[in-house]
Amino acid sequence: MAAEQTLILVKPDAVARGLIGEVLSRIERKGYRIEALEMRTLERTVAEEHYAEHVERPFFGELVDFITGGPLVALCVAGEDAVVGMRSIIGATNPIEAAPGSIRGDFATVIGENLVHGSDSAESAKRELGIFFPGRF
Ligand SMILES: Nc1nc2c(ncn2[C@@H]2O[C@H](COP(=O)(O)OP(=O)(O)OP(=O)(O)O)[C@@H](O)[C@H]2O)c(=O)[nH]1
Ligand SMILES: [Mg+2]
Repeated sequence: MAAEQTLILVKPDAVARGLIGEVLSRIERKGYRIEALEMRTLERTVAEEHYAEHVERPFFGELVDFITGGPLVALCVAGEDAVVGMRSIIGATNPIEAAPGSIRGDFATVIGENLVHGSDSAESAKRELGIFFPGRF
């Protein structure tokens, strides 16, 4: 057990569908704290930096188009084991495999529109929080 911070994105599809409140409510109900929150539309350069690990993947262009396609909400979420805990609340990457009760399991059907991002390790969280909230965490 360890107190951790993680970067969460309420992606443009979730914002367009009116799910900001639903996502924030699930985070708070679980017992995690929202330590920072900003709505913004990403520049392509910021999106490419955030998803740099996927640059060689065939869907990279689509991924950047999607994440820059409208406003998103970036959050710093904190609490015990927040990285793994938030990945559990979010659910599996492919919404068809995501457990009912998770955000993707309850609200999404396609992998390219899976509503929420959560950092996949403490190291990723540190890097990603530096991109979205420079100098703050
Ligand atoms: N179109 C398409 N998109 C994919 C595929 N695999 C992953 N993605 C998208 O790329 C994003 C990043 O992939 P991953 O980092 O492996 O998955 P993840 O950690 O569950 O998702 P994020 O929290 O968004 O990083 C996913 O959320 C998907 O939206 C794929 O095979 N096809
Ligand atoms: Mg990921």
